[in-house]
Amino acid sequence: LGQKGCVLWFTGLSGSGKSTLAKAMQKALFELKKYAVVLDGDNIRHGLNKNLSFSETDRNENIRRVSEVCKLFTDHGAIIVTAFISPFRQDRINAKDVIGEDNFIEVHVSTPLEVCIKRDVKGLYEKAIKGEIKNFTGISQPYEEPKSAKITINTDEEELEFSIKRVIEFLKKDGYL
Ligand code: GGZ
Repeated sequence: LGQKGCVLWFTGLSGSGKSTLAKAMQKALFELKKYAVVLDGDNIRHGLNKNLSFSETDRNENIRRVSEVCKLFTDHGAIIVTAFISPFRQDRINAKDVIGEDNFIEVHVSTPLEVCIKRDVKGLYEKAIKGEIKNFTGISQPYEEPKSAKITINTDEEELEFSIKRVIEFLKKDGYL
């Protein structure tokens, strides 16, 4: 195959830009003739994990299942790009342990909460602030920032194209590409 498996694990608030980055990353990898799969709330929470809510325990379980899926495929050389809020530090540490430290690349999408609230692409923050959605990350549930992410991206301060370039450079430098 000539391809070393890895997981690019994007973590950050709702509206921080994770899914946009993940999809752009997949496209950039295709252009390098690398096959990559994107996993995010849209394709996982409507299928495999449709029985899970946004309570802390269900988020733990969401991330646990996603981690196991990632492991199954990276063991066979796949590149997986995930875009889950994954707000709890311990869940991300567990993901790293399941997937294997060498194959786990944590990318913190650090776009500030105020910016995400201002964007409010889906109107979810407005509802969460009014109390119409409970357990909303950043409003009524915590987001625990990564302490040692390999890459940090603030989509409010950096152009998408440049962020993608930095991730690709990282993958090359560390021997994933
Ligand atoms: C956070 C929520 C919530 C609550 C629904 N809190 O921006 P989006 O809309 O498109 O992506 C968010 C998605 C988060 O699912 P994840 O699987 O990534 O979460 S976790 O990793 O924490 O398990 C958001 C929407 O679901 N959404 N309710 N209460 N985001």
